[in-house]
Amino acid sequence: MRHGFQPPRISRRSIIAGAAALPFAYQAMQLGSQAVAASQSDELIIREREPQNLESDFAALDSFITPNDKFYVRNHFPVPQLDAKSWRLKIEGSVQKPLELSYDELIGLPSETRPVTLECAGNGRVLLVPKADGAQWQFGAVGNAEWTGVPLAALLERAGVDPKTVDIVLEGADSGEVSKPSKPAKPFHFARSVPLEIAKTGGILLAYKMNGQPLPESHGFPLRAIVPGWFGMASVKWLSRIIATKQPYHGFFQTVDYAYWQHHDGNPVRVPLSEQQVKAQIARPTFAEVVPKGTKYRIFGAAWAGPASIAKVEVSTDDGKSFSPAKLLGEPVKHAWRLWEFSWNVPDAPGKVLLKVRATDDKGNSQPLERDKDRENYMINHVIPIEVHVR
Ligand SMILES: Nc1nc2c(c(=O)[nH]1)N[C@H]1C(S)=C(S)[C@@H](COP(=O)(O)O)O[C@H]1N2
Ligand SMILES: [Mo]
Repeated sequence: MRHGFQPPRISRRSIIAGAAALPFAYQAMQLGSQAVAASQSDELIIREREPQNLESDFAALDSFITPNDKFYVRNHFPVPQLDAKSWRLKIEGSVQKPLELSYDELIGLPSETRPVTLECAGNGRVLLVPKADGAQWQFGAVGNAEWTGVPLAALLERAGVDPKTVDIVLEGADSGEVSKPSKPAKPFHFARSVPLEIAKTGGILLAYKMNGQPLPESHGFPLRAIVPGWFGMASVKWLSRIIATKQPYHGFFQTVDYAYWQHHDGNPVRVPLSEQQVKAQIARPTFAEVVPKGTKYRIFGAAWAGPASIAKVEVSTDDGKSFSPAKLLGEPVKHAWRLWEFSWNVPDAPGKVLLKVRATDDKGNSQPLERDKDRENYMINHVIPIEVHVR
């Protein structure tokens, strides 16, 4: 039995109903690890069991905020079992004053609460032709939650970062080995860096709450980074160490993994993935759905553009021959997705229809129609048709 404050476990609805009035620590004791593994499959689709990789049912999208038990889980290594009493966050490297902070100290600092959309850079991978390596996500490796935490910039300020620093490395407590043709010989931690400039001005939060609840274990308890507008890999979970470096950081998860090819002066250059790309997804109808002929159907989905804002979403109901604007719902929220809808006059004639959606951001970037092969198995934002049956 672990001691100290424990995060709420993602739990089966029936169990939660009975345990709703109990304190979190007691719930965790009641459930045990078996109950957790079983319960998550109620809300999430299992893509890999060990380590646990679960995706949302995107077709069930119905709100701006993704509830914690419906938020995708992307893990590279086993979930580390951390105890908030003994856990510490270390800030070290090229800083004047290295820091070591406890959980209680952190949650006592000035905090911010903001909705931020996380998308895994491999979201949509199962739809790639030819088949690409990695977890076979469909549309559900994306979610939008409200995160509460301490701004990274404030802690770096306190530690006094050396001006010659170029990268800030975020290291998780999880570690293990990987199966890749090129890999370190020994187990290593999940880690990712951001350039110093982004660490200071990018609005990065060190979050300890998700949708008002203590961060669930699978989402990084007790503390995780949230890097707004970037693909999910930068939002390091189970954060235990922050290292300021004067040398550019070339860790595994931004060179071998989570990187792609750009061409500089005609030469391919390996570049770490960073910002999310403009993208809209259709939640409903879903692949091969039967749509009643001659009716009005509400096509519904979400769109996001990393650090930019969604300017428009357009829908095609004729396989891309023509596109018409969808209605953007709610208000724009920086770094969060925007829900949208489109009222479709379904044809009277039965047959197959290819639906397409394309988003454009306020910087003028639109989703490409063709796949860029230099992105290999990441950054999947080209327009993907959904075939439905009108009957
Ligand atoms: N420590 C650690 N942080 C991590 C990961 C991980 O495996 N270990 N996975 C990353 C990836 S690839 C993504 S997409 C997001 C997913 O966050 P979530 O599981 O809360 O949805 O966490 C990131 N942070
Ligand atoms: Mo990811």
